[in-house]
Amino acid sequence: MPQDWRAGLAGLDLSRDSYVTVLTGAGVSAESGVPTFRGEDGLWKTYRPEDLATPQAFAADPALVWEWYDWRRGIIAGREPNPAHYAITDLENIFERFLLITQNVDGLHRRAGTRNLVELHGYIFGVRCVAEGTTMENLEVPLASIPPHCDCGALLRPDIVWFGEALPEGAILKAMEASRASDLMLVVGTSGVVYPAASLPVLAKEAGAFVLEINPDPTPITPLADVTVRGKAGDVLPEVVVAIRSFTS
Ligand code: BJW
Repeated sequence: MPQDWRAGLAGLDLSRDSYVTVLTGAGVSAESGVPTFRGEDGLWKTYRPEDLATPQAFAADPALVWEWYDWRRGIIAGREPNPAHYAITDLENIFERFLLITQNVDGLHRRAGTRNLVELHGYIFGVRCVAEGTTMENLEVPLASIPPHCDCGALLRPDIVWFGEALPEGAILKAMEASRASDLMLVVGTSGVVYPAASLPVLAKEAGAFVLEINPDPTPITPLADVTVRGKAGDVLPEVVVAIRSFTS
């Protein structure tokens, strides 16, 4: 691994009450075996988002959409958090003020023990009644019936944010507030093209945060990052957290 990112971090002046945020995307779970969306082997290479990840697609064919989510739930249920997820939990334990903002729906950050987190795009094992709006956890893999129904008789949908849908208000407001308050923001494994999540590093940077990106490839966030670490999150994030700890008084 190139060492120059360490020199970049030497400018950090952190203490235990610094506010640290982490924005993650699908790349953080890639080494757990969860497919990303974009790139060579990404889901959107094989599936069209408009056929599967929009409210219109669900209205047109709920069974088709549920088949796809049932398949993905099966993949995720068999995967474990990787060293990147655990490194983020270690980072949380260094700082008194910390928020993990994830776009991922796989629940692997929760399973790695991170406590202060917002899941901007929902949770794949969450289901929501389309009539009553009530949400619950459903860990059944595979689902016994597709599409699943609520006790009230209405359809259940994945508790996921599809294209064109608003993000949970509490989650995005908390993420924006934390981004603006950040002294340090890590941006890990996201292509940085889906809004409003992609605007959070901009908010952090404009408010004076030090932005550190971890990604094997350049993204639209790269030009604003103070330091970029090129590599796989599971390989480099544990070392980055050790370095951040060493720069924290
Ligand atoms: C590694 C790695 C390793 C690989 N280690 N890294 C402004 C401008 C233009 C468009 C819009 C805009 N504002 C809103 C829009 C529309 C739209 C949008 O952003 N479209 C763009 C695509 C153009 N946004 C929305 O519709 C959002 N809603 C909204 O804005 O509502 C407004 C509204 C207000 C009021 C009322 C009504 C509406 C909702 C967005 C929902 C996104 N949903 C999805 C799918 C559902 C979840 C699911 O089924 O799982 O969420 S899309 C998909 O993309 C998923 C992800 O969370 C999201 C982000 O992807 P991510 O995580 O970045 O993954 P990848 O695959 O793109 O990138 C992986 C990265 O990892 C790569 O960079 C790799 O290099 C890297 N990598 N291996 C480290 N080992």
